Amino acid sequence: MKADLIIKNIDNLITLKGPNRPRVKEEMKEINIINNGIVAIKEDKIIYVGEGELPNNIETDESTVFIDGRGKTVTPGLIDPHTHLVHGGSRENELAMKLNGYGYLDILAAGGGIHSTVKATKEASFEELYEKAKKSLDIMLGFGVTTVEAKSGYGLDDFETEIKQMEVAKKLNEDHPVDIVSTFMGAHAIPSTYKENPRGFIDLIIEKMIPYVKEKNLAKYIDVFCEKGVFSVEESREILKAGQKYGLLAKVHADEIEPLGGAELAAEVGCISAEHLVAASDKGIKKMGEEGVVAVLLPATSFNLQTGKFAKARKMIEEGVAVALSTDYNPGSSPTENMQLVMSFASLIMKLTPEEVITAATINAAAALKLEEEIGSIEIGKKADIVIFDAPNLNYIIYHFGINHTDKVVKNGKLVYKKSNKII
Ligand code: IZC
Ligand code: ZN
Repeated sequence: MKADLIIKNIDNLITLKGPNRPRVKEEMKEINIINNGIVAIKEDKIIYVGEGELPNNIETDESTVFIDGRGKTVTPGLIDPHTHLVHGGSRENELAMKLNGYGYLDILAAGGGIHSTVKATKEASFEELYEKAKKSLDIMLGFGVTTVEAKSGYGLDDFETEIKQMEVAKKLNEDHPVDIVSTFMGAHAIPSTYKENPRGFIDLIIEKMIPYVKEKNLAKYIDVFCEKGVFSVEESREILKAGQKYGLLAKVHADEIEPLGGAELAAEVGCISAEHLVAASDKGIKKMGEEGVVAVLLPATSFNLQTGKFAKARKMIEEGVAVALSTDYNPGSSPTENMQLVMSFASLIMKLTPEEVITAATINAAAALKLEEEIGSIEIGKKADIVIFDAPNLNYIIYHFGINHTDKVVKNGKLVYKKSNKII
């Protein structure tokens, strides 16, 4: 068999080899490091992973691309399983309010927050949304991210805008090296037109929007913002179940700010993941562990909200919950595309070990999207999505925080990003 691309002499090849399912407890530490590692790729798939040289049955010729891994740390492509990628505008005008002690929900209740992004997203054309999201995707790729989840939710009752967001995500998935998987999140806030009649909006989502999203294949997942003053546990249950009835996989924004019981709901309805979980109850965490719901933790959001409260990641791991990490990239509570910063926060603030962090940013993030069979580890048969970090080891990437350690990114077997240190 002829290899198209080979990465060799890799000082630290972190494969994450293991079962294709969410990794829990001690499994989150078993990341499988090969020193002097080598990876061979044919087309978009990994065909060999080992130490030293290639075996005899893998050939190379003048068309084979070689990448030298000396002094480098190599991992599976990072996966960002929770973003609000496609949106109009920005919300830096909320900074003064935040510094004056207004909380996220105060700003939302005052008609700002999500509502301000809804307005900007409605006003933006398809092309404007596309260009803005593409810029962010380029940045994400530069940070080593090869798969991104993208939510709708800035159109609300304006279904055309919801569709526009999902169409932009679809087009970007076709055009851009990064894979984008789409989530329908019409239930992101109660639109002002339905303030007095939230039931009417829920009916609209269930009766009109979900069937349309499914029919046009606009999303694979459904998500609801289950939060005080947004959607109650009962309303969230109803919407998630309606989505599941149409074959959408359920995810839920759970217990981000107030402890409503979102974690319990995620376990009850069989969500593939529950996200945020800063205020999740111990009972809810236990139930998530029992039902195999992946916890997607978003420490950059906690940092940005300035509450000093972070999800209890250690407790979750103890209870057998598979922990994943994500940027939550959005214009309000997490305006950053930097997955490497999230990894540093997860370790330095939430006390995950570097091994747990890389598991959470790769195979468990894949599991949060039900993509663990295809991506999330460097193993024969998996998609060749690989990051080459200019770092001597994993600890270094996490310790030297806030900067970009990416040297190269291979996506679908092709070299798609190369660091440039040009100073002119
Ligand atoms: O635009 O504020 N938490 N939704 C729920 C968000 C953050 C995104 C936003
Ligand atoms: Zn979110």
